[in-house]
Amino acid sequence: MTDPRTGTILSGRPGSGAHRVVALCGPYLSGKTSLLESLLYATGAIGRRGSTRAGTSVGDATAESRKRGMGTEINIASVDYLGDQWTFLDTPGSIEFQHDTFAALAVCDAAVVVCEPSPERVLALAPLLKYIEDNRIPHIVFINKIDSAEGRVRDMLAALQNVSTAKLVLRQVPIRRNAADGSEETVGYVDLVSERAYRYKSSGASDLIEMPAEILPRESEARREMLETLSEFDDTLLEQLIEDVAPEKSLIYRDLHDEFGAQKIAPVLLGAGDRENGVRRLLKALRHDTPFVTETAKRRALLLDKGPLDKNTTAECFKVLHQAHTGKLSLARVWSGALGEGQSLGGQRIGSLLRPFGQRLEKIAEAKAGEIVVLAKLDALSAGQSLSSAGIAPVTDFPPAEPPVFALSLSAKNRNDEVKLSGALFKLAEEDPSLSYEPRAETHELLLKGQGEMHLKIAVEKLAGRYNVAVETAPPRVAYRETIQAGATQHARYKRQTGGHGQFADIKVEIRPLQRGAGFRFVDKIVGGVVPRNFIPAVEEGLRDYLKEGPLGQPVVDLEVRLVDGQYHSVDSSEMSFKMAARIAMSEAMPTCKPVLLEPILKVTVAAPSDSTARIQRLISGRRGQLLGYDARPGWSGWDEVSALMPESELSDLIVEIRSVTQGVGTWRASFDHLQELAGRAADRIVEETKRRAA
Ligand SMILES: Nc1nc2c(ncn2[C@@H]2O[C@H](COP(=O)(O)OP(=O)(O)OP(=O)(O)O)[C@@H](O)[C@H]2O)c(=O)[nH]1
Ligand SMILES: [Mg+2]
Repeated sequence: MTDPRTGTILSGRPGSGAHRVVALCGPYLSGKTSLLESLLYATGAIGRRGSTRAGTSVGDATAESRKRGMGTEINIASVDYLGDQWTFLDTPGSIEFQHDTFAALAVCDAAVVVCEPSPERVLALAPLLKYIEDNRIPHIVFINKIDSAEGRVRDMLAALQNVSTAKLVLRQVPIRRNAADGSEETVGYVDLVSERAYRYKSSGASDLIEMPAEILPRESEARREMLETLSEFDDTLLEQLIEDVAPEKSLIYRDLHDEFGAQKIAPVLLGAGDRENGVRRLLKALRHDTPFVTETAKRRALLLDKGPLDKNTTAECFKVLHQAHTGKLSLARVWSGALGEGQSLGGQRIGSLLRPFGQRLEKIAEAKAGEIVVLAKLDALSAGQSLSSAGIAPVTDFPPAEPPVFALSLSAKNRNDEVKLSGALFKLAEEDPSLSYEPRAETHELLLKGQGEMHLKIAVEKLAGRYNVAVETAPPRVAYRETIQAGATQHARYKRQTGGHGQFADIKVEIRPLQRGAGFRFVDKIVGGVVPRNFIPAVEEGLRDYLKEGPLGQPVVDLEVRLVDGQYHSVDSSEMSFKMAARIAMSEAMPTCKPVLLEPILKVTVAAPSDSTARIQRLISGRRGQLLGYDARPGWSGWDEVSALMPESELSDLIVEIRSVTQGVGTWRASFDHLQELAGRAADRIVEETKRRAA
């Protein structure tokens, strides 16, 4: 359907030339980029199929992806398929690059969740499926690598249903055969709606074959299950099933379409993306069932204020790239109207418009509703913002940046690079908001924070490779403190006689410990002006100055110093001399006050699937943690949150271990709780290390 006023394609019919967007997502190495390559090949967009292993695919063409053999960023490619335009957003599977995945999901009409055919690995899908379902994104599950499947598809389906709220509807059953080595292999499939059987080929479209007799019992069982699930949402179909009437195929297709769009069901397809098996079936399902741009805009309530038929242009930026030769690139989806080169919109001038295809950018004159386009040098527009005649505004349902779970202390190897470093970090964080940086005054460090070791490693490589800033990294320092366990009374005098007039100050202080969390308290007990009013702030300043680094090399907290007595000289006394006297008093008294190290203890919450809760608890105990308890994770069925008090020094690589016992899906957060005394060998080691660093 076309809007007669604007020519915008509104919705409704495959083959109308509309532009739809599909996100390919799924766990690490499940085969998304290989599938993209096959989708491009099957639709004729590329003439030769590359491979992710050899680094010749359209998707994994960035330097980072080629080097690591993994996706680290969104890859984009558009194709023309049977009269429609399709843009595929291939996303990284690694949880460390999840922000890009969520950003791609935000702007897609439908998602294809690509997974491995093994039930044991289904857990890795949980956070992704939760995000998809929370955002009501219509999605197809594509069980990939069916060539290497060992278990049965129905077991896989049951495992998937455990992490899925939408009802899963299996649309194909595999045709399996004994291979020469005695194992079973999948050689084709039966489509459960059309009841046709196909044999896979090593490349190209599958061959239609006669239905193998031995598959019939399984086929009719699976078909019945499919129809029963659909009938939960359609009374007509339910009646037909009860009365044993064979439903029309058109009714089944309609139900599949409607319940998919309404996110009541998620169809499940089978295939092998690296050899085009099941790829055309997937394309057809997408063609029939993927909602159109106006429906997606409606689902996200994006154009509510203007009404869906508005000819005004609205676009949403979902990702920013910075490239040396092109400057800032804003990747955007046009939700309504059209963007034209040179046009002015909401106070912004649209410069060049580019259409991405892997690493290639092709110049275009106009981008219509539904399209994904790259806007060059539109510096004001960043991810999570929309651009319309009203100007630039935040998009409220855009995925927020994931809170950091891993950090490193970062410094430029060359001091002269510091300005360059902060400029480069700004750009990296704009490209990927789940990466952040922040000076930490307590430990005099610059912290680079993100989603894991690989995430930060790649950021550091980009700093060196793209921005020419060599940096050093180290685990973040712990913000130790120290305090005292005993008091003291100290007299100190500062006196110098150098030619003209000299320096003189004399003070007496009483030092005593305070309770934890009290900080530093200065009390002025001077009577009779033995230390003149105007010099008292200088005494306090001298004390505070000393307390920045106590006898153990750490900032001193939780103590009180009272200024109780003193003397001055009308000519020689000065602020400077009282400041010095205060320092002398402290450096003499403090080592006698039984100084003790304080280590920060954080309240930590680990979120993980319930079957790993016991392992998480062991892990916490093994890192000097004190378990506080556990509870159901709000909004996550089958997940727990374990809370504990843990020393900051045990947390720097906690995420690595949490992931290793949770198939990569567990996470944690923490907040400062209190400082706790630390004595013995551990404390000695820290004091020694601090001294070594200061030397
Ligand atoms: N046997 C088999 N291997 C496959 C299939 N699809 C992909 N692979 C292999 O699985 C590995 C990962 O494939 P990719 O396409 O790079 O996976 P990805 O999901 O894009 O990976 P990330 O982007 O890093 O999450 C590669 O070695 C592929 O050759 C398949 O259908 N069958
Ligand atoms: Mg990939």
